[in-house]
Amino acid sequence: MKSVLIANRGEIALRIVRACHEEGLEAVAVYSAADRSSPHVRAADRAVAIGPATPSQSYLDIDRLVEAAREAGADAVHPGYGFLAERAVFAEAVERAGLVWIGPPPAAIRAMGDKTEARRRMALAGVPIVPGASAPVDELGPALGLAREVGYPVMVKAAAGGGGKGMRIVRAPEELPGALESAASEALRAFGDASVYLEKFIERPRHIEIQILADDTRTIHLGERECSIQRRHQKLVEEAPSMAVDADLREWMGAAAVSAAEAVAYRGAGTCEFLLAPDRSFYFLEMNTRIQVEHPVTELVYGVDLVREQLRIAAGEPMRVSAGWLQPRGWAIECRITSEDPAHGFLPSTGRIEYLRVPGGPGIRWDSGVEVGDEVTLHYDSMLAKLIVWAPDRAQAIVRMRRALDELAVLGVATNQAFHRRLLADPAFQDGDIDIQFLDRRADLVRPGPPADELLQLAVAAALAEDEGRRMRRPAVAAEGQASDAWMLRARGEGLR
Ligand code: MV4
Repeated sequence: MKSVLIANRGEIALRIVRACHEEGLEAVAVYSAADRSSPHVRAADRAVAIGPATPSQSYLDIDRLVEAAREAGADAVHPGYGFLAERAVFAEAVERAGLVWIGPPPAAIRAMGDKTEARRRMALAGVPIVPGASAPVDELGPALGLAREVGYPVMVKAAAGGGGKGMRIVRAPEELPGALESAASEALRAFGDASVYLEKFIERPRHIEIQILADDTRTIHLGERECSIQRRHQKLVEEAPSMAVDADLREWMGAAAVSAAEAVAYRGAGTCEFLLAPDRSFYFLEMNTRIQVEHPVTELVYGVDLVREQLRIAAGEPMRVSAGWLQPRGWAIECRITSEDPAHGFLPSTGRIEYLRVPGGPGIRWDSGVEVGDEVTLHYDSMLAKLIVWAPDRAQAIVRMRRALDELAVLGVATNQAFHRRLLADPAFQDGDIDIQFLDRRADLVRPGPPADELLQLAVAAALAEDEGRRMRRPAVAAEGQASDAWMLRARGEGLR
């Protein structure tokens, strides 16, 4: 393996270019018409134009991507996340073309992609799953029986599901018929498959995921990430480790995730998602068969470069992670900086990045795919960058993230920066008192701050007040050499400091 085509864009494409260079590999970028001069293209050793801005005609065009790899003489393909990363047919097309697929075997992608099949296989492998059905329910009678068995509240879920579509909470038997019907019709619309199944509804869980790494001889876990801070299934802040997970629970959940991966003959980097209930019981939800957006927090507390390990494992080399006991060190937090306008219900905001001040200093990592002058469009995801910090403990990581958020300045597009500052300043967040519904309950954190014109008036008022205060402290100019009075020298020192 000498040359890697990166079938992606933005921050993750740039992240992979950097890993390739550190592994001594050539990086081949691909770009749509909207990304001609993007940072990931400029950082790569070669770049291939693959089509118009529309994803279906560029970053999602399997034939075009395989052809681009041939054109550039690449011998491997890294899919990043999103786009084609979890499409078994893409992995197969890459391998059919004689290229190395930098990801898990297509069969593992397929097995984990079907939710009810994944449930059956996990149950067989001894991985805890939420009590409920392991096959679709299509009649009311059996559904009522099953719901009674697992106990209300129950959840109706789409078998083909994901992203929360086709999900309904049912708190009493009389709600079940309507929920089955509406979930099925939503599932049919979203996935072209109306089958639904039933699970016990877990109240107030945290969303905890376990990072997995597997080479040809070993499958290991790299602890958990806490991903409960989300809104409408979009994660906004992640951390590692989790306040809710101690060393024992980490080994239990880690062992379950390793079993899950082994059950599908997994290779490379992957993530098992769990719900963690307040009573510390945990349940496998699904496995993400790709590198994830939030992988940096794991890298910082385990001292492992996950993307470099992906490259090594795909090349048939052993992973470079010690075989001994692995432990997280310190604390890492990631804030996703998105071009979403809090003043307009967090709708994506577009425009040119007119000014960008990137935070720096000890313990700060900035993973971004945009630079000053870049145009933010509606063609792609609204995530502009990931601001990641490391510190020796959680309290210091929060202080450091608040300092970094204070340094950050983005002009030209609206961002969610102010939301992050409110969240990191919040006592409940600081206490780690969170679950997946935290932001639903905290409209005060999500609500937009003061409008721009009001903000300008506040800034002017603050500047005037500051100036007034400084004038008061400044000693009167000593007109005729009386400044030798000790109090006046003292006052001058204070005032001029
Ligand atoms: C659940 C659940 C509670 N109980 N299943 C949402 C997306 C899908 N992948 C699984 N999801 C959930 N399944 C049971 N039995 C709550 C959720 C859920 C959720 C899970 C993870 C992260 C965010 C979430 C937000 C709302 C609901």
